[in-house]
Amino acid sequence: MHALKAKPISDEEGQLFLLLRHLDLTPHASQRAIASAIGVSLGGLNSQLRAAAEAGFIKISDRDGPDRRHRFAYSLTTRGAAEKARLADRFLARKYVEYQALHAELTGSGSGHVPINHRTNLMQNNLAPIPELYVSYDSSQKLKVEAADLTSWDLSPRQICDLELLMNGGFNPLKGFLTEADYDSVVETMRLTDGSLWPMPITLDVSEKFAESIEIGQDIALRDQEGVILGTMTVTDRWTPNKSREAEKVFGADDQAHPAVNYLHNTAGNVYLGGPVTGIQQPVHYDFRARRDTPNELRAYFRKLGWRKVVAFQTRNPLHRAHQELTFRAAKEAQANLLIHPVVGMTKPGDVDHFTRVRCYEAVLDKYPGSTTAMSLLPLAMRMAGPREAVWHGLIRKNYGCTHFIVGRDHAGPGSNSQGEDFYGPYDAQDLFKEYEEEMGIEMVPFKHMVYVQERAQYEPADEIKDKDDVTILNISGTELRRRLAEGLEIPEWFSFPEVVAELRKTKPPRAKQGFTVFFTGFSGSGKSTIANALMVKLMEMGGRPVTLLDGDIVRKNLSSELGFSKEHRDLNIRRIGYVASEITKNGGIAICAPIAPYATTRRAVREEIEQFGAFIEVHVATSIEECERRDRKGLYKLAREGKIKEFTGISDPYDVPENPELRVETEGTDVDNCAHQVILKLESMGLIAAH
Ligand code: PPS
Repeated sequence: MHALKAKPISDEEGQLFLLLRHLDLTPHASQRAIASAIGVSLGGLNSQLRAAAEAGFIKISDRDGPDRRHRFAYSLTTRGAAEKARLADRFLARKYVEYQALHAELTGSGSGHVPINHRTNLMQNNLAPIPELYVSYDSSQKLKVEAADLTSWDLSPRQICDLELLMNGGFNPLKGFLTEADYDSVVETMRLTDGSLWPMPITLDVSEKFAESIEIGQDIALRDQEGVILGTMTVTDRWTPNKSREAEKVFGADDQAHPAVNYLHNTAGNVYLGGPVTGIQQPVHYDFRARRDTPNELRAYFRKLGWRKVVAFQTRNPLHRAHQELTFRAAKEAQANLLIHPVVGMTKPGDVDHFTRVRCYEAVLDKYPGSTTAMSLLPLAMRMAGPREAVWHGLIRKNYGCTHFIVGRDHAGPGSNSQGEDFYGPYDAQDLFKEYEEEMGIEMVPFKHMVYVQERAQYEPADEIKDKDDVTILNISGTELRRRLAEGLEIPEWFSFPEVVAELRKTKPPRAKQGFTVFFTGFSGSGKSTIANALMVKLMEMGGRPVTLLDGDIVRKNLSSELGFSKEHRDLNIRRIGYVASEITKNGGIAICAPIAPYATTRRAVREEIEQFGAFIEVHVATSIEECERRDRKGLYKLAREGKIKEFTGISDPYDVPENPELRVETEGTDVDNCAHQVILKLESMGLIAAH
């Protein structure tokens, strides 16, 4: 730390400081009293006094004591007073070092405290400690006991990420979840009501039921998913947001193809609560603990290493050679140290999981110069909000002590909208960042797309290649990489590092060895179960992977016996099926599901859950309702028509026809074996079944 870098005070200087301080406070004290107060012998004191007088720090004058014995009076000269102030500073610095050492010995970590003068005199802004919302350890123990009696809100995974960054200062200047006025202001103007720049609404969304159960002014406990109290919040605001407006303003469109808009409408609660947060403890992470740092820990680390300029690289992907080149160039351009700062909170659904990614980063870290590169994990829940997200990322990195931030092509881009067009232009994020750069106090290092020039055997920014027509430009897109991994194809050395490819292959074996889910949907009696059964048998005949059939009726008997057919119950039923199927897929098995699953949003949620682990093949069994009713195998349609069964799909309850299923099978005029075979062909074309 910089405080440690100031020349340490010597013992003599320490002694002089004590003497000057004492004479300043009690100028009429006897020599004996002074000697005992500063811990020296009378002889020692006399020589110190002489030295101080000779140096011009004190004035000694005669005076008579009440008992007529000869005495001296001491006073500080102007020079002495200045010297005392100078030494006070250094004396405190020494005490601080001792305190830090003691703290470290007792707790195994630094206190994070830095004396005020060192914050202002010796440190740059980006290195000084920033405010956190945590209370001291003693207070937190007390508060934890008190909070056990409060009404509790069980935080969602995303809220846990948000809370962690609120509490540790990553979201500085926020002091809690946004109030209604701040929310409105952030949504409309990207600023808090006090004028500070803040582009992302950080809100505590809850269910209507929970919102109704609390009163304004009440404290609530915020618990993680295991029930651990992480903090408390005083609820000052409660409101029902206009989610469509939030989507339009923050994400640019009220289009559920955007993952955050989808989250907003289909996962987030309908009511927001706002108010200040008191931090009790950090969320517990069992993974990569040594790689996680709070803003103050990173700032302390930079201070320790004497890093004044730090350029941060944000990423949610494994690092390949293009990224390495980009980060090298950025560090060079900014003449700064490099912080690789990957997001390990929540990223875009379908991304490579963070465990794999961190192993990849660790493998690549060796290829960076150790003395100028660091890697730290950021528990952020990304929103994929492109331009606004870039500004948000910049502010967060500034809180983490960085001076520069890399913004590449399509920063935090969510992909295409429901019309198949990109939500944001490739350089919109850079443009918005530029607009606010000065105010943010963190400099952008903009990057264009990096491509490989074969003739020169190196990566270059695409827009800087002057001889485009004379050289061979190579590039592998994310989609192409996924395809190559999925099909077990070679990934060239110019594209990535063998260590990274090996890690990715471990997690993502070729598709023919991965688990997957076939999800049949269609009316009751459409033939889902029959085709599913035939498919199961065919897959078992092939062997290689365990197959589980989660048929509608079987599930309702074993997993969902207490559920009826309301929308709520159907959703719950499908989510349970999705959960089981995702576990099967994750573990390399084949799950075949055959429920009605009438709601498109629920099917999409299940797809997202499963696609984290393997392929999801939606098969619409498109038998018309008339045909199903004509077949009426179980006699249920008759009962439904008679009103004896309520909420019957297709008769008195809705069915959202799948718009883009992987496969649609017509059962009228086609036998079961052929329908099942169509599925097999589809699986083969997707690489899920390898040719023998
Ligand atoms: S859902 O909506 O996906 O939860 O339904 P699911 O669990 O697949 O339904 C399984 C079977 O329940 C019978 N059944 C009904 N279906 C629709 N609506 C109502 N109200 C209803 N009541 C009972 C029906 O036989 C379903 O059969 P299959 O043929 O398996 O789809």
